[in-house]
Amino acid sequence: MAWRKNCDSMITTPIYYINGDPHIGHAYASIAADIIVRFKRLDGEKVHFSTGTDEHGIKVARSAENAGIGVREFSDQASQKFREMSSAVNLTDHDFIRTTEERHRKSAQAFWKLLENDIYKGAYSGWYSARDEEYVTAEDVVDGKSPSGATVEWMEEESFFFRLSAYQNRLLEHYEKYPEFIAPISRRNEVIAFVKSGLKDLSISRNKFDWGIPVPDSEGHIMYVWIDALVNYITSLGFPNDLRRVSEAMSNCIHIVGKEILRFHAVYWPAFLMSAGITLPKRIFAHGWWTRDGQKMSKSVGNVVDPFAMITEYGLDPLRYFLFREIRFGEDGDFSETTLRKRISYDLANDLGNLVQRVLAFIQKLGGSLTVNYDFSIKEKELYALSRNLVERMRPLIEKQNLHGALDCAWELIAESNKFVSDMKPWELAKTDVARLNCVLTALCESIRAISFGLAPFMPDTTRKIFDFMNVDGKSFTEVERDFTNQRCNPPVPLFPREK
Ligand code: ME8
Repeated sequence: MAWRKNCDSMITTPIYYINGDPHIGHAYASIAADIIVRFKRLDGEKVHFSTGTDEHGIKVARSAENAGIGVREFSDQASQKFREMSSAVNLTDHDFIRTTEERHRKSAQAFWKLLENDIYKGAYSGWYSARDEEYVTAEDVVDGKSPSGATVEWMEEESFFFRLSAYQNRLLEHYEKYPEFIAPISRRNEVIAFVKSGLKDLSISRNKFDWGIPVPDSEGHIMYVWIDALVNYITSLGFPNDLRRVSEAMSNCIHIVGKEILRFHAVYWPAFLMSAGITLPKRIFAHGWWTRDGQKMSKSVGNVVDPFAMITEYGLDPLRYFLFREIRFGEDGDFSETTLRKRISYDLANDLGNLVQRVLAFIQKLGGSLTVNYDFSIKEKELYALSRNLVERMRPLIEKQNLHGALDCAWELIAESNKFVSDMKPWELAKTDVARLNCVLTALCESIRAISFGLAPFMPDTTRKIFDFMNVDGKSFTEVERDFTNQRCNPPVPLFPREK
């Protein structure tokens, strides 16, 4: 995998717990990361992209028990479903990492050893939420439940502790020095308030069950599942080999995570990395949560949105589009199929589909070959300028993970292009002024090509079709700079058939 050894940057998704089936939230985080990776790769960056499954811990051990099968067999089957999800949502070249792999055991144990100066043995007693794989303070337990509503249980065990308290000031300094480290800003403020309120040392091992990575040289102890899980990111980079390379990639790494696991990534993980002497990631972006028809999605309520079913029903690209158009990335949102259908019909079929169809079908009527003419009037020049810098306008937004804003830019150009068609009336120019007609069609082909590049990270299958209609390679943003001289177009077929 050349892209692992030789990359400029790294994008990660969380690694998912395997005690349940993949749901739309998992697909959401994965597609978000995929969009960013695709954009960067079209821009010529070499990006290391990692995703995978988080397979240890008491929750998974219990799920296997309930399923009546061995925990390894359970993990193999359950992890496979997430691999299938990655392929169903069309994740571009990536590393799929499982925490039960040998490369990860080695990596987690080597990482532990780097932390040893900050580790001491003690005894832990307190409330534990298996669902969140997290200790809960006594003040936060109400009626036997954690703040997230999970049942807690009393735990007493000998445990290793990580001196998290020693990192409070260093963490605060880091947040101060790198204001872009945590996003969005509201979440950053929450993390800072949490750290300022005081950090307690963290229990980082278990000895009551054995489904985990053994603590080096300490029989009977396994690592706390969150240490094990966070290390996946550097395992994927080849840790413990080539530490310099790992630090380099980390310094240009963005972790995409859900808001509920931000604390692990923005507090614990940086403290561990500081202790280990490994460079911190560049940025941690916490996205919001989807509800369904206004309700929290949960297995017990039975309202979890199944990504596989949605893809079968509506197609992958419409789903990918909807997830990032409907809500601002970083905010919570509600998943409704009625809205999804509307988006497909208005934005995709009417706006995008129609534009491509009417322009390219028109060129077919003229013989399939565009007679380019760049002798533009002011109107074409305006549209052309908007097309030429679409990617430039999207880039800083993608850099800030403003995926919604980036889609807005593309839709602005789609709207302008549709308006241009209505204003210029090419079907009339065909009868009166062929030279002007060629200018109009040239400008429109340029705008459709630019739109396709802008949307390629979001809807790769759809834009591949458009590129094919136009005989455009579509593999690099540098192509936006070429002109259409001697270009032949193929007959288009509707991109978003209206009714099945
Ligand atoms: O927390 N809406 O795994 P997990 C949006 N293994 N996103 C959602 C979502 C929802 N309703 N539900 C889940 C874990 N997600 C740990 C992570 S990383 C080192 C270890 C997404 O299976 C969101 O990105 O609970 C969330 O952070 C992730 O799935 C958690 O998946």
